[in-house]
Amino acid sequence: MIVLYERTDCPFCWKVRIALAALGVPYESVGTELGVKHPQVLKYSPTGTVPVMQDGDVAIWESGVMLDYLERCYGPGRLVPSDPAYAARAWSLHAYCDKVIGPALKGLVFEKRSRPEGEWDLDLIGESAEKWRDCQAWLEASVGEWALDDNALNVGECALAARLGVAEVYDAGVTSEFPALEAWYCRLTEQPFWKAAYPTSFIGK
Ligand SMILES: N[C@@H](CCC(=O)N[C@@H](CS)C(=O)NCC(=O)O)C(=O)O
Repeated sequence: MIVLYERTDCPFCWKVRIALAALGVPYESVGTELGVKHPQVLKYSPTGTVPVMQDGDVAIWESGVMLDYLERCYGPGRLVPSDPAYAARAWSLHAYCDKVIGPALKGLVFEKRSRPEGEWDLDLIGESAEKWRDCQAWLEASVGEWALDDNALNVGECALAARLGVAEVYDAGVTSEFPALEAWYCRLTEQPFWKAAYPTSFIGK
């Protein structure tokens, strides 16, 4: 069985759990703590980051590679559309989530996560919220290019779902200012895989 070394609130880990749940692949989750490196993570990840996924002899330390592997082994054509142009759009959305949305949300999430409310740096949070708003405008304008099919979830959507989920927990969820994006997120959160992959550390927040 697949073993996933992860922190449940990490968006890279959440993305992989969403893919696993959407494909219906069973796995064992091994939780790691913030700042504490699990021996298997140190063994397999040259960056020391989570997630790390082990499937028999195969160990993978980069979340995008995990999605590619899962697609090839457990769901050909399900996470990556067969049409090359659509596949490129799905992977581009995946890159946008990791390279643009992640850094945009970082200030807001890290500040709120690491300090009591009275000590928050509101300027930092405001700057981060502004960048996040720009991302949502970009997503709103491009939703028709990457939301390919109501019944299928592509690699980019797995990554985006986790990012929107994190934003929501830190009171920066998508609003009706971006109706197409909001509708996409609402549809997504009604799917069984959403509940199955939801971070245990966020339940009740
Ligand atoms: N590019 C990596 C990024 C993974 C990453 O940055 N993970 C963070 C958690 S969100 C991490 O492990 N940070 C170090 C730590 O928590 O000790 C991937 O996609 O897997």
